[in-house]
Amino acid sequence: MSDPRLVLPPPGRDTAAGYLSFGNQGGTPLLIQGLSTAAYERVEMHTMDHEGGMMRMRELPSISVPPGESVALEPHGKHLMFITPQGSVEAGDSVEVQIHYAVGDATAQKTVRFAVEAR
Ligand SMILES: [Cu+2]
Repeated sequence: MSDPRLVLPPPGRDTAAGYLSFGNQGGTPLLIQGLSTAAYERVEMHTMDHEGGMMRMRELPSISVPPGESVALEPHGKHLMFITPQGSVEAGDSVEVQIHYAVGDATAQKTVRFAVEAR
């Protein structure tokens, strides 16, 4: 998991974007099943689809990372959405986020700190 960052929305908006890269150095496929944090009501994983010349966001139920590869979540591609802050979240803060994942039949979670950036 590298370069985790949360980008605040413009004033008056509630939903922040999140980016990071999921790496898999193991020999078994890694399945990212979801993320959670006390700082937001929920976190969704999204992808962008082209639809009739428009970019539309679609929620992903999971993200799989093949052995030896990584999947980057970045602007204009797959990304996270942090929905409804549970308190004030400001640039310069960091937010602890639990990443829930499965490797084969085993599930686990890992805590990652997202740096909060202004838009
Ligand atoms: Cu989105």
